[in-house]
Amino acid sequence: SERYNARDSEPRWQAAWDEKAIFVSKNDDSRPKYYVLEMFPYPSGRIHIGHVRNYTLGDVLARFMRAKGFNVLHPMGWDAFGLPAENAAIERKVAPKAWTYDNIAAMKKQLRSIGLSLDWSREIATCDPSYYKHQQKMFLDFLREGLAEREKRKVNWDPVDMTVLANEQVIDGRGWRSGAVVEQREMNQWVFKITKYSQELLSALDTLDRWPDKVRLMQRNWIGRSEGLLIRFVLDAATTPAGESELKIFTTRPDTLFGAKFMAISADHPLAVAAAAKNPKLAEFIAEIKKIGTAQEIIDTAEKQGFDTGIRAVHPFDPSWKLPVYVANFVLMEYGTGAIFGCPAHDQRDLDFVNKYNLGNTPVVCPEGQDPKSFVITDTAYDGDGRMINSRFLDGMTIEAAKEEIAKRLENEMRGNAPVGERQVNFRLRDWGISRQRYWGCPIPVIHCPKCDVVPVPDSDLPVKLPDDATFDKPGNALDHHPTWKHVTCPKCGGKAQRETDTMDTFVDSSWYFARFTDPWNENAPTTPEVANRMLPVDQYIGGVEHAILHLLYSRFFTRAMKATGHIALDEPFAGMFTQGMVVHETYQKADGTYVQPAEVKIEVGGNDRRATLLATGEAITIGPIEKMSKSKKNTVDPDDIIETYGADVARWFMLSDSPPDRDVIWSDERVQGASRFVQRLWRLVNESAEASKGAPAARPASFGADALALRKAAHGALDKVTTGIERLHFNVCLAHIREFANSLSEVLQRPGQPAADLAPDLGWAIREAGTILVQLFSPMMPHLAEECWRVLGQRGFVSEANWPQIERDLLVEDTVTLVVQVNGRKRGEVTVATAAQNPEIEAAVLALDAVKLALDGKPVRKVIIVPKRIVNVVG
Ligand code: ANZ
Ligand code: ZN
Repeated sequence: SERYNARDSEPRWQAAWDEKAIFVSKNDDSRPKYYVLEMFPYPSGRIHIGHVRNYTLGDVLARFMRAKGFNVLHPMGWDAFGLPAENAAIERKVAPKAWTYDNIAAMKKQLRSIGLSLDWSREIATCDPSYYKHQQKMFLDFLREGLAEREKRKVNWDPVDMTVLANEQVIDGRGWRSGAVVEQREMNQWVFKITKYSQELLSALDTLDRWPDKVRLMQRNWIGRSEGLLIRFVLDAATTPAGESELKIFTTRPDTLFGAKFMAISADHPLAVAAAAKNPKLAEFIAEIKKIGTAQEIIDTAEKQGFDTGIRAVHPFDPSWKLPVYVANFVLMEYGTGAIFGCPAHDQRDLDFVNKYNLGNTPVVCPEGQDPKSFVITDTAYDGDGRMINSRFLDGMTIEAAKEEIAKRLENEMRGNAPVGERQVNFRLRDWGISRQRYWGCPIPVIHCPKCDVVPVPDSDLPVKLPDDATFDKPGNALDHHPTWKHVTCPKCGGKAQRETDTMDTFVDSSWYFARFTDPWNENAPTTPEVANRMLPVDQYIGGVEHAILHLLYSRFFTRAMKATGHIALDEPFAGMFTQGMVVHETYQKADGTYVQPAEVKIEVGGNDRRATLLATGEAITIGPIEKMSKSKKNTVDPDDIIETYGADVARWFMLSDSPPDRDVIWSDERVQGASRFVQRLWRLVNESAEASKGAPAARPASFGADALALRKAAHGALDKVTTGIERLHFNVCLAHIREFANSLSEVLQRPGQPAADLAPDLGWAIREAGTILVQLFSPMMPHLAEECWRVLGQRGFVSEANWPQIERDLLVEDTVTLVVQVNGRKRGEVTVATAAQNPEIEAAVLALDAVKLALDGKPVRKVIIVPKRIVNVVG
């Protein structure tokens, strides 16, 4: 037979699948549903190799579940709003809409060339009014339900992109896209009230047992629940500005109260403002520390700084004990009460602070086994377990008991008509600010009227469409600059009013697209609840770990908010979550440090040495570390090139083969070529099996000889392992089993003295069965090759539509055996070893058993007698 020609075969099968619409899923399908979703792409213009990996993983699962008889929903769409479209408009004078849709067209073509089993009939683009219309409707629903609000907020302002950034979009104090130093500004912002669900979003993580533990942990930390105590400290009147009399703090460590050395308040705290009014030096200090902003990273890394206000606070358990009140740069107004007491011995930040201002420290928790007298703290705070010391009535207690004791005493002590202490649960999670001062986003459907204030756009006026004729010749929000767009009449009073020109954070767009996919045809509502409730949750969601916090948390919130507003009836959108690793590649550098592309480099391997030279000039190239593919390091490979050279199946096979899908995979040309050779090998193998089994009976023989039976065992063994492997997403393991099985089949076909004509009928039948199973096993990974092979085997229809083969369980070889273990003739236990295990291996396993060691009681082993498959007797 001829070589397999992917370039000819792949487009042909893609067209055939399309024509028969075999991947289109129907909502009235009565089979059980299975929803596979990969995170939809941003239409940047080109697919990158990470996409190929992401979509291949999902595609294998989708194809497999389809073969298993599920009504598989596997849709695709475009996360199409965002800044790059506006940047393109500025740089290339092309309208954001045109740029985006051109990119979508180009990328769709690329996605098709990968051979993905996608249901394109459900394609959505979030920038399309037919999509964002429903998002606007939900915004108004949320507004009515108190889940959306307008709020004055301190925000991160990117002075280059001229927009507000979420905290997560500020990296090391700079805008994630512009790289500009971010400023703090007070602005009116629209927020979604995600904090209404803090506890629920936290608790429900326990039910998501098909999510990676690390992702759940990241979400837990992000939500950041802490249980603590609010304590009202009395301020010493002689030192305190008029009108102020107490300071309320939040602490999670009330047990450390006797180790307190100072109080600290945020620069925005009312007490700081009051004190600064009388103290210009303090006002200056406050202005200075406010410059560094509120981004968490900055606060964590900046040097601790404080200013003594001169105010003194009274210790709640000792009226004569006065603590200095500082304004400090590490206390945030947005958390707790914006004020703390500092206990340096047991908190690193506090320790750094007192060491700078010479306030000293007193340890109050002593580790078990340590002599309290010799327990001193210098540079490292102790935050571990132990017993209370230096703490009067708490001495000797555990931390937990001491916390409880303080809480009880302060709860029961009244000052005025309120208790001095009050238990409180705090969350780190903040409400989600969704206002962006950008053109290319979903318009927020409200109108500002000088008389009526904020007026929702009536449902009948939705969508509020973006104008197509915006201009981008000056910085800032093009909606704001537009000559007419924002000028409207108030729907309430009919007077002159203005549209809101903020658009929504693009994370809003991606927080519900999975629900829209269930019925993208509904023009009247975001979802058809009956359908959405049936098709959701997504059974398997697949994407990068970089979205482990925000996108997933926002989607979880949105699902709850959609439930509260009647669009859906479930809480959790993603039953299974999988985070795939990256595609990485080594880097190549010239002597002058500039990077060069892999394609420009020649690699020579000699022993353990790899040498690289530049193809064009022969100059030496330094092989650098393996890193995430990036344009700046030039270590990228272009999916189009790979598909053009080797075909999509090879790219898919390579992506799945080398490492478990949750780990990084190292791109290697050699291994891609290996995958390419394997494709040809499978092709020959299937052709040879078809040839060899040509004369075999159609009906299953009544009995099978040893050779046929061995082959059938190999086939069903592989089937079994690949089936469970795919279910567990252990794709690399599946591929190894497929290779092994191909070897077994190939051995049978190459056995000398077996010309096809003389082949025993049972063996011929078994070869045909093996060939068929082999093709089905690799069909989820290499669907084009599989279709071509399916025809060679004389099968009709598409392998993509065939049912997954039935496993014959009685053919599954026992591959372990359990032996009774005796010591001096008495049974001491059992050992399970591989059937193929040799005596030394069995002996080692037996002697390692605790029961055997115990029975031997230190005596040397004289002899080990092994009765194959039954008993091991140790003589000592
Ligand atoms: C005294 C103390 C002693 C504290 C000690 C810790 C250790 P989590 O767990 O994150 O909730 N804190 C409270 N409000 C703060 C604010 N607005 N800005 C900065 N820090 C603040 O942290 C709670 C702890 O963080 C609180 O407990 C408080 O310091 C500090 F050995 O109180 B602690
Ligand atoms: Zn009005």
